[in-house]
Amino acid sequence: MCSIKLASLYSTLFEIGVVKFGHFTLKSGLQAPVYVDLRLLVSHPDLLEAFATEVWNTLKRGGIEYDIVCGVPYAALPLATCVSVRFNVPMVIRRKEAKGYGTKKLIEGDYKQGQRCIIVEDVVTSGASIWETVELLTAEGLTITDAVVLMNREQGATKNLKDLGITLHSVCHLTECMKALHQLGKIDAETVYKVTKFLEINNETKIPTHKAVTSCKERKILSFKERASLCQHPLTKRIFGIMEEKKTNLCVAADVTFCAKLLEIAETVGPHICVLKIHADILEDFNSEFPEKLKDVAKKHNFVIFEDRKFADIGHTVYMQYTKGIHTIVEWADIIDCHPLPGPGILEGLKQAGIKKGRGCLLIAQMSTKGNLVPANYPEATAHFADHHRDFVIGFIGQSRLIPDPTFINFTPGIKLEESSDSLGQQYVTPQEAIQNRGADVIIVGRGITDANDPQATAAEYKKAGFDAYSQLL
Ligand code: S5P
Repeated sequence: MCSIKLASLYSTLFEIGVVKFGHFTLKSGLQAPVYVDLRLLVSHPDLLEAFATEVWNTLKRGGIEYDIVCGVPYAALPLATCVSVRFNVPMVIRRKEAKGYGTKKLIEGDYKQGQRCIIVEDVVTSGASIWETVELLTAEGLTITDAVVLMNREQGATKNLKDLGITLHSVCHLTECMKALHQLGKIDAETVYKVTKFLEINNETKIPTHKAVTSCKERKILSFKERASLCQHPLTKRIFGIMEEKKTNLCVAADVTFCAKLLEIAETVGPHICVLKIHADILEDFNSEFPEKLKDVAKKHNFVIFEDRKFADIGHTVYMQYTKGIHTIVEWADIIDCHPLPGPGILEGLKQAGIKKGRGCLLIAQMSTKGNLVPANYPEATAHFADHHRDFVIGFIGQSRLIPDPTFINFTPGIKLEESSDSLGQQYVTPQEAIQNRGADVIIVGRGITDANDPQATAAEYKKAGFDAYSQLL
């Protein structure tokens, strides 16, 4: 039986449409007879404040000690802010992705290593979003043992998080809310029955495996070997296998304009790399024999070939760009990449040609250049896209890890041994920063190696820097 105060809050939630009954399709695709939309609270500041007080009381009752609060982005940010302001607790904001410019931080606000942070969430089903936030903040050195949620849908989050070492405190439970609404005559017995049955059947929602695998500094990360064993896509398996065997996470970008020079670079850096990235369309003397020669070098030194074509057109056009013209890319490039911007059609077009040849595609989620126009929610949408095309998408190109799924490979360009930039907007970070702080698996290095006096020795140097940075995380 809930308190009179909570019963009246439930009643208000129902009246303003936060808790709805009917037929709904949840984010997971599941059909549900109940929906909770706490985003609406921002339109009712008095209610937001009342719930912030309930969050505070719940934590106080639990005897939880903490130094700072952090809301799960974005829906829980107003609630966390309200707790912070109302009760004078410092707050940090978790970014969903690192900024592509400036400080490139993933967390905004002042905090110190070892501080205790409480995670605030608006509504939980499996607890996956809380867990993602825990992983990220832990990687930044914060200590997290508890989280608090406004509305627990009672579909598995408490157990899932407990198994991962996090205690979840709930201000409200969905069944309690529903019973209160029934007692107040707001909903009928049939609705109560339907929701109760739904919750009984769906009370063990799991955190999707790709979200449950840890990937950050303070926790053990999976080795390339372990990741190879988890992969379904043969090309991803092969790349992780090469990385493990050759002890390298280096991809050289051989941006030169003649075939002979490119083949020379491939031969020189071959022993040190897992992937060779090229731009076939800048080769002035590209000819039909070149791909065969390149494939021979790739076979000799055991690396894969990545044509950085950055497809960005409609499905029909990219299919032709991939298979026709003088480059016939699909015949020789193990990996290609594309901008997900045009929507699913681009992958459908590329897949038509690529899948039967065992090829793989990287999605460009973020760019390394200053002032790029990639919107904040683009990486998230890209990750979603990848999830639906696992038969062809093998990973991402970006500046931070989008999802901690161990079966996707994260490539990061814009790498040099010293942080710097070029005169055309390219921005460089070090191998250590990319791998240890941003979750890169493979570093892409171009001019840092190709313009060096001794490209072979320099490639060996980058290889060591990259692999050491990865090894320190294990
Ligand atoms: O965001 C990006 C994506 C890519 S693929 N930024 C990039 O620089 N790249 C590519 O990485 C770019 O096309 C080039 O081939 C390489 C970086 O080369 P560097 O000489 O600046 O290291």
